[in-house]
Amino acid sequence: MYSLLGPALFASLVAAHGHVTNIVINGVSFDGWDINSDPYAETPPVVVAWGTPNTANGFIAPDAYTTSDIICHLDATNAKGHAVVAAGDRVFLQWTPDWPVSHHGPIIDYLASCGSSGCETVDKRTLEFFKIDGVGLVDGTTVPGIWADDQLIAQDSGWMVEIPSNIAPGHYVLRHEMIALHGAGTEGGTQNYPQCFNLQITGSGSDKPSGVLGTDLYRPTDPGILVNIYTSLSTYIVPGPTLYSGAVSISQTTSAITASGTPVTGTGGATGGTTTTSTSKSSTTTLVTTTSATTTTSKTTTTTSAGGSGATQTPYGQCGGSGWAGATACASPAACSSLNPWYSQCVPTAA
Ligand SMILES: [Cu+2]
Repeated sequence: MYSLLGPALFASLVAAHGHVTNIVINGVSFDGWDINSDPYAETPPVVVAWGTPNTANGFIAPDAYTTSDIICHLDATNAKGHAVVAAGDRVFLQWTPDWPVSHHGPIIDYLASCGSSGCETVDKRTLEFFKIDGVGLVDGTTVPGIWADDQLIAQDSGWMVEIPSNIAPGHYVLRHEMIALHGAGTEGGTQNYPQCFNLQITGSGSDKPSGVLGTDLYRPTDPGILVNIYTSLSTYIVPGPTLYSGAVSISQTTSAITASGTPVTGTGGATGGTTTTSTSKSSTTTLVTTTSATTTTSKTTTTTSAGGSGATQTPYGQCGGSGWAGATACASPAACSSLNPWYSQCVPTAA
């Protein structure tokens, strides 16, 4: 349905950037870190996502690539629970439904083994990530091209990743990341949005791929980080280490939700059935009636105008640049600021 509405409406829906609200494994949805309530809670609920005080849906910039913030986002703290998934199964990562259409770039997924003590207590600075998925420029026919994030928007703002079937069972952090390149033509202008989740992978695989520390994943001048997407690109090199040989390339699909899951805690059971379950925001299994096989979130965003003459752009939306035909005025309190000749953005001004 969204695809019929076109990019102009999408741009007008932009309010901020984004984060993953929940993940879905075989129809079972696990809550993510709720930036609207969890950072303020004295005792945040046990969820499978790593926590962060990033309440503004912000990003990590290249000048922080050597700091621990690049690992699992700003000041991230370990998820206190995990979800069980069989090697070979898929995980659907549901983003907030407002990813800015201007924020083109790759989507990358990594795993890192937490070792025998599990991911709830692991020191993130010791995690060694190997890449299991990396999609960048899908079609460069028209500048600035069709990118992985465009596929995500078309898939109900979600991304499906398959856990390679040969991965050895154990506890892993799934590091899922969107990278926005609209300002990446200037060094330091790239935006990374890493999101981490704790998984217990089951199965009979034996692969234990080597990986790299989160703080060694990227450099500000990597060809996939410092890149001008407003020129014709024949190829794009997805940043980060080489793709794991057992990685599986899949066609993107959505995932219907049929139940809500309870995070598992501890490292006791291999199947998840004998470990201690904890309380969470959704402690019961609830059957959800779905009216559409592709709908996993409700969309209640309101919009004022959809571009064109007299329209105003919402904060962080595009308001100018070479070839831009949409709104050039910003809804207050925001001002149109030029990042480069190809992209101007409505930047909120102090109230
Ligand atoms: Cu942005």
